[in-house]
Amino acid sequence: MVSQCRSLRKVETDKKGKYIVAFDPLDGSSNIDCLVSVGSIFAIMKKEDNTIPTAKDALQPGTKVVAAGYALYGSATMMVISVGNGVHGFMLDPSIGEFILTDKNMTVPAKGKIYSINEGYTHIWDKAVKEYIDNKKDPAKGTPYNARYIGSMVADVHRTIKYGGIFIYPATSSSPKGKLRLLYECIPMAFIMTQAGGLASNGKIPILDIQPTAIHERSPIFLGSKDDVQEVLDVIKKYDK
Ligand code: P6P
Repeated sequence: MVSQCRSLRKVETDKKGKYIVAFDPLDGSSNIDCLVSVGSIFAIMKKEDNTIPTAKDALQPGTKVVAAGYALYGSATMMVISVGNGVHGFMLDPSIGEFILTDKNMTVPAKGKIYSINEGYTHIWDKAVKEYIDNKKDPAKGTPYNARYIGSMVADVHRTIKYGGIFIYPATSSSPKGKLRLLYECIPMAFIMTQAGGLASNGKIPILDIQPTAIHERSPIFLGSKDDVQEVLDVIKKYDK
């Protein structure tokens, strides 16, 4: 297992299986003291051979993910999981201590009305992100989007799947690779969002196509409704010319 807390946790040999788990046990933990929702994120990949596992086994692109999901600890506890055949949500019923299938085949709306980004970094965004967000706030035509940012990725992504719109954690001049971790934040959430009919990109290529080179590697991420993500990718392309 590869976890945010440590680089690699090896399972005892007699309990060793055929899979590698990339795991963020408590994402958004800086929000705990103020009771904001936090969550756990995981992605599961097949171990390609039966050699002794090393950190290298975890460096697989998201196209190799066989299952991914998150648990959201909010006003209720929910597990959202995909094994590559759609996305399904299971709500914890504390009265029986079981997770109940409450959200079968979760699909993200093709277009939303919410943008989600930390605007405290506006001064260090690149021109494309600045133009895109300005356009969401004050569009030439149509109504402005709502701004929603929780600062806890699991909660922001869950809202994006339920309501549509876009979640962005971009590269900035001070963090050229963004902040979020590729292996145990971006790839699992990209797998889920893609399975839910949305898009997830680093601004250039799909997150799932990125070949990780280091366990704690970071990546920019543009994730959510396919029309909203495509719109920001078109703006990025305009500036890349
Ligand atoms: P910022 C929480 O610390 C986290 O890793 C994600 O859950 C969240 O999306 C992001 O960082 C928030 O970062 O820089 O906006 O506070």
